[in-house]
Amino acid sequence: MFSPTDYRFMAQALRLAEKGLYSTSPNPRVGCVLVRDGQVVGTGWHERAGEAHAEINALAAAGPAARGALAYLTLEPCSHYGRTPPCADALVQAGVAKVITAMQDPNPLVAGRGCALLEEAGIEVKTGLMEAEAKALNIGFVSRMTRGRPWVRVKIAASLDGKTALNNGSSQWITSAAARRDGHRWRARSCAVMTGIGTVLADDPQLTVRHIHTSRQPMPVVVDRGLDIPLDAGLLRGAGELVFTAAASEGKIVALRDVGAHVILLPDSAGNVDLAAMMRRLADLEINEVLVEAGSGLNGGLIQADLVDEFVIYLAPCLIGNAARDMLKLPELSNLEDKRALKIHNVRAVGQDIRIIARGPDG
Ligand code: AOF
Ligand code: ZN
Repeated sequence: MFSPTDYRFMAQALRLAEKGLYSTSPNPRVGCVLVRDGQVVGTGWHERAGEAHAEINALAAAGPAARGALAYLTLEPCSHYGRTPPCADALVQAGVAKVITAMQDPNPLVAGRGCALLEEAGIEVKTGLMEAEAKALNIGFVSRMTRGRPWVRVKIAASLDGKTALNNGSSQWITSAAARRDGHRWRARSCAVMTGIGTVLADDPQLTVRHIHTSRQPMPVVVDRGLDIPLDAGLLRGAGELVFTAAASEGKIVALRDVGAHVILLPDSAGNVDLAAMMRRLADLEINEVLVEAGSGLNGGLIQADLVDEFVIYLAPCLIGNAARDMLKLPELSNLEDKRALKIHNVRAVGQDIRIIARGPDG
């Protein structure tokens, strides 16, 4: 159904889309390549929500050469008036002859209507070229649109014997500088970086992207059941940081609001933060990908609530011994059949360390 040249141009469109890895959210990363008589006549990608979509940039680059062209799109063109007008209309008006898309837009406002609009205008449309790659690039956007929750990635840095810190809290540094830099790439692509109050009190992290260039910072999110976060915590920068709590302490909520944070009260029946409700709320706030950088308590809680989609585990070639902190707190099993099965998605060396990406059995 698709030719080798189709693959080549769609791969180019995917590389263009990837340029938006650190900037397009909450919108998806999208690329577009316009080809006429075998020649690329225009390319475009979506850089930032509110600005022109990929197709509009490519059509502008092609000018009149877009007439009769074949358009390669990593996502079905939009059919709705969002922050910008519909791309499907723009493709029709430009006189594009044929469109090949990698995947349908999972946004219920579009969901097939973009391609239907093209077909109604007499444009030939094919869908599904390099679909897996396109979906992977927008794993968080797809998750938010189809499941109503973000893609949740738990990052862990540990010794080869699975320890993340000494019992006195000392954890700087177990993994190498190369692994820590690699970790910042996960932060940069995430809409939010989440931690627990234990980590805030012990390490006072900034949770910002450093070492690599990015035009925007992920939103810090703290799970803080008792609202114990200090008002001068390093991650509070007056940018609407999210603090999820189970404690309705009015005075503290007001004080946090005064320093620019946003407190969200979501208690469960046991007096903890309702983690599933928190993820739904994050999706409502247009958070696509969440990177969790927390201690064993929050990591374990998220796993038990079946809210972790992916683990990114850096293992350093050192041993720390058993009187040290674990990656995750999970209840003891009496039957091995109850173990949580994962699938290894990817393994690679990063400097002297090993990086393992693991997902749930269906991932
Ligand atoms: C496209 N091309 O490059 C992107 C699309 O608020 P807006 O106008 O920016 O619309 C955002 C929605 O448009 C987003 O949720 C998704 O459904 C679609 N994204 N569509 O045709 C693009 N980024
Ligand atoms: Zn569009």
